[in-house]
Amino acid sequence: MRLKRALRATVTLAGAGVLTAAMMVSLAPAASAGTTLRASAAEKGRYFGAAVATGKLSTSTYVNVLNREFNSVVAENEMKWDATEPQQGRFSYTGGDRLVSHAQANGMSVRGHALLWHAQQPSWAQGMSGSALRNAAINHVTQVATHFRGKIYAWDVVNEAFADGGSGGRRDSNLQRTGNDWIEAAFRAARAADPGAKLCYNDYNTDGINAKSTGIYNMVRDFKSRGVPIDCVGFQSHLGTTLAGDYQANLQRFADLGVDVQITELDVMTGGNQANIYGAVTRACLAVSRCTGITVWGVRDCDSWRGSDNALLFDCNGNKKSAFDAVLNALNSGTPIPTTPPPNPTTPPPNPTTPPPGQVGCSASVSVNSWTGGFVATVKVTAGSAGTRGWNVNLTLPSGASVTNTWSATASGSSGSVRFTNVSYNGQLAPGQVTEFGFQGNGSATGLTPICAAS
Ligand code: G2I
Repeated sequence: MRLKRALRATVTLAGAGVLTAAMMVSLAPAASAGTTLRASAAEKGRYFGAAVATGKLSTSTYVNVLNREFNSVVAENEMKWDATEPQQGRFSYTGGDRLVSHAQANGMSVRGHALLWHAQQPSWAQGMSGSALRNAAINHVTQVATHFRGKIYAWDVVNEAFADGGSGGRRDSNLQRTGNDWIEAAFRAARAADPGAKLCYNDYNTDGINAKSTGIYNMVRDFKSRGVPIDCVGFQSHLGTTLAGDYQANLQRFADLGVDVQITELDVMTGGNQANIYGAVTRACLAVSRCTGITVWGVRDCDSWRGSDNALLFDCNGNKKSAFDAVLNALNSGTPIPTTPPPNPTTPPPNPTTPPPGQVGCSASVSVNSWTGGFVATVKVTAGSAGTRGWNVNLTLPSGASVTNTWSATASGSSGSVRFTNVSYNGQLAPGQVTEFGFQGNGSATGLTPICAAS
């Protein structure tokens, strides 16, 4: 805002011929604002990113454009399952680490792509099924998200799990055949491994209100209602020569569910309409306050997986195309994200007094999703009439069952009698308030009776 006012002042004063040297100095920082994608997006509270092939970071034309124009990156391939776990249990982070360092050195955030996907699986995983695959997949999520913990703005936890066509249902895949709950198990494992990253579901052909995007919408709504940790939805937006008229309305209906939305892999077929479509997509994102950023899927036309489509914003020599101008103009005229109001200072702090004896308490209930050889348990903790300052839940697992992974609680023990204790952010509950934690295990977990104790 200050910048805009300053720019307006410059124009008026310059027109009147009275711009002094001192004023020019004080306005100097405005020089890059409005001329690069990253500065213009940042002025609107958004990021503007590109998919990067780390092998090209030593190509000067490529890296010059990348560093000048973008303030977010995503690995085009280097953080995928086949790249990060080429052999089971042996992890390789060379490419991903290199991209993270480049980002950190150049003031860029990083999107993580993608923890689980039916494609680009290592060959050892392609040949697996059932609980062996489920366990391997969840372990993959846990290991990779833990490795990059604290460095990723948003993870595509699950990529492209819905079918094309009119069914609105899930795509068949080895992961889907481990049980319909594989997606929520992945989100829970990702949250436990990197609580600071936004967790996204990402897909393509979701560029308007259609059967596929509605199937995803219903899943997100269900996740939000059951407390499955999902924060964002990625719209890949690999586009042809037209843009759905309800592109913005579709983003908005997801945002209205309480998740962020992001344009994650934008590229557009070349032709007369390319610049217009790029501009329209950018305007749509800026018109949706929960649309936090745009990523294009590559830097120059010849970096694109779409080959002769010339689908990106820069030509092969790094020159700006008219599509670039359309995006920049849209960014410069878009709506800034409203700033969050400061917390209300009149709200009284939580009551620090010890609850009177006899009123402490909590109750817990558990629901279990099982598959052959494994399960995911979700435990709901409800505070009693005095609220809680902390809680723990005891569960006795049947013989042969063991806990492999816990989120939103800390487990002591992994078999037999296991005690789950609150973590820092969910111990204090108001009277009647509900929180959830979960765990994954091997074996079978029938007839669990949780016993809750509060402090
Ligand atoms: O297909 C476009 C994108 C659709 N959404 C998910 C994205 O992850 C996907 O990206 C593309 C990459 O742009 C390609 O670069 O995913 C492809 C794989 O499905 C990537 O292609 C692969 C080739 O298939 C491999 O043969 C090659 O070894 O790139 C690899 C690395 O160059």
